[in-house]
Amino acid sequence: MNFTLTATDTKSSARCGVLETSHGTIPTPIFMPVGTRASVKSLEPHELTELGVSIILANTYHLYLRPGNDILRKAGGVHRFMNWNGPLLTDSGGYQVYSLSDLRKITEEGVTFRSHLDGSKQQFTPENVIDTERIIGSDIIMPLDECPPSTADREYVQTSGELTIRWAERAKKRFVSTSPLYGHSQFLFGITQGGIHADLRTISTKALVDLDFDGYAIGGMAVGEPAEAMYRVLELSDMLLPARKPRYLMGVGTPENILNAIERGVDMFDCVIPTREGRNGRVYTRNGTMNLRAAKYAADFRPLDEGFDNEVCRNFSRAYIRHLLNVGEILGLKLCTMQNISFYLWLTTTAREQIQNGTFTEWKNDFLSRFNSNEK
Ligand code: PRF
Repeated sequence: MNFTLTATDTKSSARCGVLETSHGTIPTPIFMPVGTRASVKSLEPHELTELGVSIILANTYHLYLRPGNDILRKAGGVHRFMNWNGPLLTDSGGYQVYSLSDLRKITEEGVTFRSHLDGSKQQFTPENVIDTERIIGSDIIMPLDECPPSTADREYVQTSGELTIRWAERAKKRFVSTSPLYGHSQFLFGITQGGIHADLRTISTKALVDLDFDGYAIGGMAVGEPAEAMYRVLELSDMLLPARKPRYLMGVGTPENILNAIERGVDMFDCVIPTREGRNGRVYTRNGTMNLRAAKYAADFRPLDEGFDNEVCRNFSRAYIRHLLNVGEILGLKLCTMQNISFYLWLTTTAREQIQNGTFTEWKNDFLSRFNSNEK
């Protein structure tokens, strides 16, 4: 995979890079909006492009269950199916099996589970997940892993982490013995596990680095551990992962988590916060978040974020968007989603500029004190 570092911060581990895929170039650090079922909820692909989105994420678990591999193959892959011509990353389904499905059973072979949709019995193995991701045609593929719950004890995290390493090796074998179906390149990342245990995380990271993946994801975080524990895992990962490969922190997180992770050398992020919270009427601005359902916005005709240069802030008021949400107009959900994606992209774009300027940490501290003071 072609990943070039273009700037590194002298005062922290923050870095800027460029990740090249067949569907386009991704500047890093980058935020990837979540389009679980081949749709970033409420938005068309051209609207994503207009918001400045450069890569989206979809889920193997959901797409495998519906519409299923036959239809995806007939469609010519997910890019053509959904008419998104930019880069696409797929999560393996491992995480979703654990959070959504019933009666899951993990064995050496893989994981069997019942679909959360119709109760049908299914099996994911490291091999068949790669096969499905070949059919999906994602530019960046994640292998099957297990993300233990935050309540798991050390012994569980150890046994599970060892299984994830063996699965990663099998996934890589399948990946190198198969080819892309649609004529564009696909890249395979490894996912490290080990929870917050430094020794277990070290074993997992070293084993995955030895397997030589195109990039590395840090899994098993944001499952309920304190932020400080996650930051320590990132500092350890920063030391152990090769500098010249992209690093992806899965499922994280708040603006504060993202900036602190960038400071510790992470390049890529995905999270449902901006899209999910947008649909609940919580909007993100440079001055903090606001719950637009609150009565105080009923006659507030200012934009969501004064001076923020995007479609939503240029054209609509807080009062109007609040009204849309209040009466259940779908445009309300869409405008909140657009604002939040736009804000998350502003965050990673600005981080990039600040790293290039050598002012990242000062800006981060400044920004967070304004963002967290929540005065609008
Ligand atoms: N593994 C996978 N996907 C994930 C995670 C993981 O550990 C997380 C971490 N909570 C989010 N998404 N495959």
